[in-house]
Amino acid sequence: MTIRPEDPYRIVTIERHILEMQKQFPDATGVLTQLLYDIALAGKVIASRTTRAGLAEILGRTEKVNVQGEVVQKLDRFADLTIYRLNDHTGRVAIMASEENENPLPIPSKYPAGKYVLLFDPLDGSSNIDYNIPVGTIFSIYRRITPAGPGTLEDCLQPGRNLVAAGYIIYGSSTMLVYTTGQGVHGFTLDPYVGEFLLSHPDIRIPEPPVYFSANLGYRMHWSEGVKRFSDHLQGLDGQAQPLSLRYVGSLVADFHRNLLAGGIFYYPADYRDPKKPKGKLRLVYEAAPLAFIAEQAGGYASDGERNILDIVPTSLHQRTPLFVGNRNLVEKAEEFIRLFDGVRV
Ligand code: AFP
Repeated sequence: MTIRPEDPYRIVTIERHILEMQKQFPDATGVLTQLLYDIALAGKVIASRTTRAGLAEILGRTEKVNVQGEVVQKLDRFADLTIYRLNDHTGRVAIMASEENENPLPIPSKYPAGKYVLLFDPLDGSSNIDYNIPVGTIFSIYRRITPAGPGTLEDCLQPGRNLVAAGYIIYGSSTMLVYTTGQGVHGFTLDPYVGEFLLSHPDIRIPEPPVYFSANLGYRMHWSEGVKRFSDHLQGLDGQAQPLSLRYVGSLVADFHRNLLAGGIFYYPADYRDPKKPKGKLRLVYEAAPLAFIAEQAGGYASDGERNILDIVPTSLHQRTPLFVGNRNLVEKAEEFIRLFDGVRV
């Protein structure tokens, strides 16, 4: 759906937008709407920490004692607890899982279990925090599969194709929330004075032609032949295409966000650097699947180099996957190079 403001001065808060989207589903109970609003609230709380300039508390990787004598949490731990605590008692969620925790996070037994499953990467790119580089929260919402009672691991291990909603919050020069419920992708910018996310990017479509490619070329020597040749192609070195401009932040949400708005491809391929991580670095459940859903809803595509990310059924919570995401033609080109030069799965 597109909300095109008839009145150019109409202000659409995220709450209003979610409610207007919900009206299209007469059977909707409003639970998803409220869950998304709870996530937006978590985003505001996390942003209030990430954007407080110059605070010593966000500079340390280890826990420190602040001037009040309190132990300061690492920011990623703070983000993790914030999202969990804002959602553990609402009766909307059956189970949660986070990139920060090895096992699923159950809902305390004193609270009712809801019908949704919330999976999140609380602060992706957190190694960048010390350098004032944007970081982000990525979230995914599924319907539970188990019929009742506490949610289980099985509820968390669903293919991206089952996603009900996904989005991210980027803590950058401004804080933005971008989400989809399968009806297009919509972006909101946090007005820090009003304390509200306001609709700033309705109905985002990945533009053509693409402008950027984003990959850590520093690891090129560890990539497969297909990925190397694809990278050469993007730089125009094979004489087949005009070169794209390279932009790599090293913070997935920031790299993805730029390519979503400007057009481009992000990839973190399989590599042979670390035998323990033959599938690259990124996580299927917390990172690749939600971004794949957003990309698809914006007219793009995401692949592991061979198949649609949304079709992969996870077998474990923290499994890794190669990821190619962005303009459809570029991602398909990557698959073509991998098929041609690597043959079997990399
Ligand atoms: P950190 O959370 O450790 O900073 O990792 C960030 C990340 O998972 C993702 O946000 C980046 O796209 C990717 O890793 C960058 O990895 P490289 O440093 O290996 O390029």
